[in-house]
Amino acid sequence: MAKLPILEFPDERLRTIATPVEAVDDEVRQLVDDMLETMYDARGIGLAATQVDVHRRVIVMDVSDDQSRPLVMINPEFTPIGDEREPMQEGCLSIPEYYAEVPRALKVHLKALGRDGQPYEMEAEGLLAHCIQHEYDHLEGVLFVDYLSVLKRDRVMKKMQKRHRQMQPA
Ligand code: GNR
Ligand code: NI
Repeated sequence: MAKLPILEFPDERLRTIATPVEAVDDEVRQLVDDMLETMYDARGIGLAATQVDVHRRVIVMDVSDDQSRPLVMINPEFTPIGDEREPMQEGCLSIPEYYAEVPRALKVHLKALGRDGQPYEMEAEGLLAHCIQHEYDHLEGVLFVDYLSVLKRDRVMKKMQKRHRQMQPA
């Protein structure tokens, strides 16, 4: 297992559209395991492969209280159930220390492949449903700040640029 570096906004590589996984082989299983280690280490509840600069359709997640229930979603597809939408405070490991309310579908139906390559389906709501939509967006090169006003997004951009200057003084 290995911990992978996480790309941070406004890195253009976060805008890459991920390609489907053709076969769940040892390489993909290794990626899944490394992503879980990276997510748990960073104390996130989800992580998309895009965030670790691997542009394949792979997501890991764990929304349990004690981080004991890893979920693996390979080639995920979801459809909203009903038109109920709900705003929720979101954060992102690629945009540290910034949180904003994002409205998303309250319930979704998910289809994906598991770590064993077997297809499964599930219904999700609340935090899990939000997280699925947030991670799916990463695979499409979309970040939650894209849903904010230009003014707010510019503010986040400045904050992140300052953070990166402080991390690597010229
Ligand atoms: O850790 C995370 N918390 C979170 C909270 C509300 C909605 C979505 C998320 S996902 C985020 C981890 C992350 O950046 N995943 O891409
Ligand atoms: Ni994120």
